[in-house]
Amino acid sequence: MQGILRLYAFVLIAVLLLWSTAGAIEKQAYQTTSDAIIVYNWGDYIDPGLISKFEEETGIRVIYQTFDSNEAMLAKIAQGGTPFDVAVPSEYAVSRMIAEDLLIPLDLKAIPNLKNIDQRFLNQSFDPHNRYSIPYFWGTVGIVYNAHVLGEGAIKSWNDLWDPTYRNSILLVDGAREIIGMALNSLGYSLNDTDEAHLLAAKAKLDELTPNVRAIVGDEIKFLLETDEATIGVVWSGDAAEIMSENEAFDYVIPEEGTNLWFDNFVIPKTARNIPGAHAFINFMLDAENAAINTEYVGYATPNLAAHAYLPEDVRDDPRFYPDASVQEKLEVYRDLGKVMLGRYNELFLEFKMHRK
Ligand code: N2P
Repeated sequence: MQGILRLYAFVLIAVLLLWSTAGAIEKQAYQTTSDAIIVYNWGDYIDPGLISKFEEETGIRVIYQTFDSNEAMLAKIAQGGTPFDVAVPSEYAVSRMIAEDLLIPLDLKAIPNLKNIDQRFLNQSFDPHNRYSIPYFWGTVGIVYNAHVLGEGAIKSWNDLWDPTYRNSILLVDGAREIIGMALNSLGYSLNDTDEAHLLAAKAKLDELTPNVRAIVGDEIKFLLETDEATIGVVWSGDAAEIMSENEAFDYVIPEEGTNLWFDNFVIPKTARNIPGAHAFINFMLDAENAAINTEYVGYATPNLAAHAYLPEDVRDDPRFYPDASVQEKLEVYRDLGKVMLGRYNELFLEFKMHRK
C-alpha cells in the first residue's frame, strides 16, 4: 500500500512539475511582447497579406492563432495560458466575456477608423456604446447546396435536410449553438430556447438526421464542398460565398424557418500585454481600403460602410450575403444563455456527435 501511495505521489509531482514548466516556457515565449501582438481569430478569417502590411507599417510583429468555435475560444481565454492581445468573439460570446470579466474597456480615441463602421452595427444590445467590442464581420448560418446535382431551388428550409434521398450528403459546421440552433429552428422553436423538453426534442431530431450526415467538420468544409465531396453544407454565409466563387454549381439559402444572424467583433482580453498594439491593429483593420481587401478575401459581409466604395457592386448588393432589414427581422441573434445553459448545449451537441459513431 505504502508503495502504491509513493508511486501516486511521484506521478503527481512529476505531472505538476511538467505542467508548471510548460506554463513557464509558454510565458517566456511571449515575454517580448512590446514589439508584438498575439491575435486570436477564427480560422480563414483574414487576408494574410494584411498581417504583413500591418507588420511593415507599424513594426509590430503579429503572432496569429486560430479557433473554430466560440466555445473553444471562450475556454482558452478563460483558462488564461496565452496572453492574447486581440480576440474575435461573436456577440453572445462578447456578453459572456464581459460577464466573466475577461475584457478590458477599449480606448475609442485610439480607434479613429471607427467612423467607417455603419451606425446600425454600433451600440448593439450585447455591448451598448461599444465599450468592449468593435464590429468585424457579420452574417448568417444557412445551407449551401449543389444546385446542378439537386436541382435549382431544391432546398429552401431546414426541414428539407431530413429528406431520405440526401443520405450521407450533408456536412455540418462543428459548432454547438449553430447545430442545436438549426434543430430548434426546424421544430419551430427559438434558437435561444432553454426549455429542457425542447432541447431534448432538438437532440432527438438531430439524431434522426444522422443517416444524412456525412461529417461534422471545421474550416475544411469549404474545400470538401468545392471539390464535390458532398452536395450539401450547413455553413456560415461567408464560407458559402467562398465555396460559390470556387464552384459555381453551389447556391446559398437562408432557411425559411429562420436562422441565426451573427456579428463577430474585435475585443481586447484582460490577458493583453500590448494594449497600444492591440488598438493599432483594430484601427488598421477598420481602415476602409484594408477592410475592403479583407472582405474580398474572406467573403463575409463587412459592417464597414466606407469600405463599400472599394467593393464590386455584385459583392455588396447580393441579398444572400447582405440580407436586407426585412429578412434580418425574421432572424435571431444568439443570446448569452449563461454558463450553465451553454454547457447544456455543448453536452447535447457532443452526445449527437457520439451517437454518429
Ligand atoms: C470563418 C468563421 C466565421 C465565423 N471561418 C462565424 N462566426
